[in-house]
Amino acid sequence: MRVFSLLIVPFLCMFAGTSSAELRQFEMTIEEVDLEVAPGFTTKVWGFNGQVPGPLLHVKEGDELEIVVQNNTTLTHTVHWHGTHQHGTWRSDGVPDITQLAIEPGDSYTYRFVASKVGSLWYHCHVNVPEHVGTRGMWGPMIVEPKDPLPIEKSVTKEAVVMFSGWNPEVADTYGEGGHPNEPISYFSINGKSFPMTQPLRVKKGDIVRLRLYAATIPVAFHPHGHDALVTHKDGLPLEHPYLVDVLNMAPGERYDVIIEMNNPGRWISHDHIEHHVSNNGKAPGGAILIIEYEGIENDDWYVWKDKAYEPDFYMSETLKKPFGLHDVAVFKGVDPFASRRRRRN
Ligand SMILES: [Cu+2]
Repeated sequence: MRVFSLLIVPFLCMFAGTSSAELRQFEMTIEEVDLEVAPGFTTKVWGFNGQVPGPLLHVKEGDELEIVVQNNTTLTHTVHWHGTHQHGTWRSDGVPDITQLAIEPGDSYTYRFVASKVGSLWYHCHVNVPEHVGTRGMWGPMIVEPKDPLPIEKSVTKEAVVMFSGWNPEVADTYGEGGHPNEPISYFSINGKSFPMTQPLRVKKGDIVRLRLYAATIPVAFHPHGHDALVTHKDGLPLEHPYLVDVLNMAPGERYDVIIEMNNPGRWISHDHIEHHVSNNGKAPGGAILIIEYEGIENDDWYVWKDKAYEPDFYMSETLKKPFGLHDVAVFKGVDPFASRRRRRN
C-alpha cells in the first residue's frame, strides 16, 4: 500500500501541473426588469442577472462549468449554451421538452458541461425563442479562451463585445406577447442601447482592436468607416484564411471576430448598413451606431456626443480584463419596476 501511494502521488502531481482546467461554479438568475433602449422607449425584458446583455461568462478551454439558473420570473425559461458541443452532457443543452423541462417560475436548473469549444460563443433562452430572445433580451456573451491562442490574437491590445438586437415597441409593455411572424421590429441596438444611447469605443493610434461581433437577434451589415476589418473567426472558429472587409454581413445567431488596426486617427462612425437599422422607430439617426473616437482628437462644439458621459465598459473591454468568471456589467442593468413600491412598503 505504501509503495502504491509513493508511486501514485508523483503521478497525480504531474497531472495537476499540466492541466489548467478548473471546475467553475456560478449562479445566475432571470429577472423581470425594465430596460431603457432608446430615448423615450423602455421595454419589459427578462434579464439574466437583471441585465441585457446578460453577464459575461468568460472561461478557459477545458474548464468544467456548473451553472445554477434560478427563474425569478412569472413564465418558464431555459438556457442554451450556443456553440458548445455538450459531449456526454446533452441534458445541459437547454431545449425545453427535448433535453429538459423548462424551468418553472421559482425553480432552478443546474447546467453542467465542459467548455470544450473555444471562441466567441453566447447563451440564450430556448423557450419561445422569437419572444424571449427576439424581443426580451434573453442573451449574453460566453467567451472561451483557447489554451493556445493564435499569434494574431496575442497581438490584440483592446477587446470589445458588440451584440446587435432589435425590439418591438408594440409588445414592450406585456410579457407573453411578441414573437409573431412579421413582427414590426423598429428599434435596433448595440449591447441593448440605440444611438444616441450607445457609447463611443475609445482607442489610440497603434491599438489592435478585436471586435467580437454578435448578430444576436437581427441580421446586420456591419460597416466601420475609415478602416478595413480583418475577419479572423466565424462562430468562434479560427479561419484558415482571414480576409479583409469594410462591410460584414451577419445572419441572426452568427458571430464574427474582426481585428482592426487603429491607424487612422479621427472620429469615425461604425454602423449597420441595413438602412432602417440606423433609426429609432422610423426616426434617423438612431439604432445600431457606435463611434470610434481616437485619443487626441478634440471634440468639436457641434459633435453630437460632445458632452456625453463616457462608460468605458459598454463594450465589456474592462470586464474582459478581469479574472475568469461570470461577471455582471453594471451599465447593462435594467430597472426593477417594483423597486419603488417595495421601498415605500418597507
Ligand atoms: Cu425564456
